[in-house]
Amino acid sequence: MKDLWGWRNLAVSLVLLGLLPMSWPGLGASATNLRFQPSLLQARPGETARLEIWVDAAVDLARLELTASYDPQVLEAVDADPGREGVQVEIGPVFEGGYVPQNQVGDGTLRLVAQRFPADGSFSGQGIVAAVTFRVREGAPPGSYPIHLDPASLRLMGPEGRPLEVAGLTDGLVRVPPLTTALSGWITREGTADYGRTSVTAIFYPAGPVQPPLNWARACTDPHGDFLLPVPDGEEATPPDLSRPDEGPPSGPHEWAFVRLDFPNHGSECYWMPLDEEVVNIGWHVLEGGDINGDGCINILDIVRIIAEFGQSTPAPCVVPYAPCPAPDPVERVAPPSDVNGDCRVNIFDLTIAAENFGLCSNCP
Ligand SMILES: [Ca+2]
Ligand SMILES: [Ca+2]
Repeated sequence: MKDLWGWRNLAVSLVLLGLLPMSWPGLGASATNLRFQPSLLQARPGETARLEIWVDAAVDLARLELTASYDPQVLEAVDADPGREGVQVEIGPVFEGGYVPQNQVGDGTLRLVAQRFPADGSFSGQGIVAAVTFRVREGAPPGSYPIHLDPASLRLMGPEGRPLEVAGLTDGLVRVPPLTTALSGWITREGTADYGRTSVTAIFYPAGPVQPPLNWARACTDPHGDFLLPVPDGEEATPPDLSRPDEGPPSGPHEWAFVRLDFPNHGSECYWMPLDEEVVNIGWHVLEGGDINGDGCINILDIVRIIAEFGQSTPAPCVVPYAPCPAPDPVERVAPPSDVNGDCRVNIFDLTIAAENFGLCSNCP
């Protein structure tokens, strides 16, 4: 019992913190809940968003009346029943084969009254009441647009018109995202003050279930470590030597970029970034030095290479050769292969950087 009470206290705390919905099926008396599913959808102008209305933990439900409101300047309902005057929502399995005295969407209001066919009896449990598809109007400004279930309008009734209690309502939300035009960020490296020429490569994925990427782009950091990578238009296959993650993007309503950071003799880093802002800032990242042989880990093989070249040097200025981000002012002299920090010498600093990062491995595919 102590554990149960501990769990309940935790649940109450989470509800107070707003982390759990106000009702959850299966805990104590059933609490009937009406909600939009998914509660958040992302759609750009011209795209559609389909939201289902679910009832949870219904007990003896025979009739439902509801009104929901939305912004008609942004959202336009798509007609699910062309044979009937006006614009209708789809009727879900809960009321399939029943009576639907009211079913109209328009001018920012969704009104639905549905009753089960008496011979089918009442409905208990969890099911889909209806589904509505909205199209985002062309020119709709970026923002979040709720589909609000009006509590005062809501009536759930049992077979004899007995009112049923509704414990919770969850609105739907259609998000019109800003079009991401670029990625930005700040990438530094250890043991140097010249943060230029780190390559930032982004592979762009559409929202939704696993699909191939749309296109890709690459930028190089400037000497301060800053970069701005414009999102390309159109579609372009990723080059075969650019390895992609096995898994698709994380779930969620956003489009995604898979970003990888590379520089010779450094561990590569990879990140999934949601494209949810006009300019998505990937933040500050420090590349760890010491992967001399480029196998993705910093270990004894790299230390051995540094020791083998220890003491080698070339007069400064020199460049670390890196084809994806060539030096803006090419110089003839090339840094020794095991020069981690790019100061044209292989010495104790390079060894120290590699030793401090000993055991680290890249998270890139
Ligand atoms: Ca290595
Ligand atoms: Ca060095």
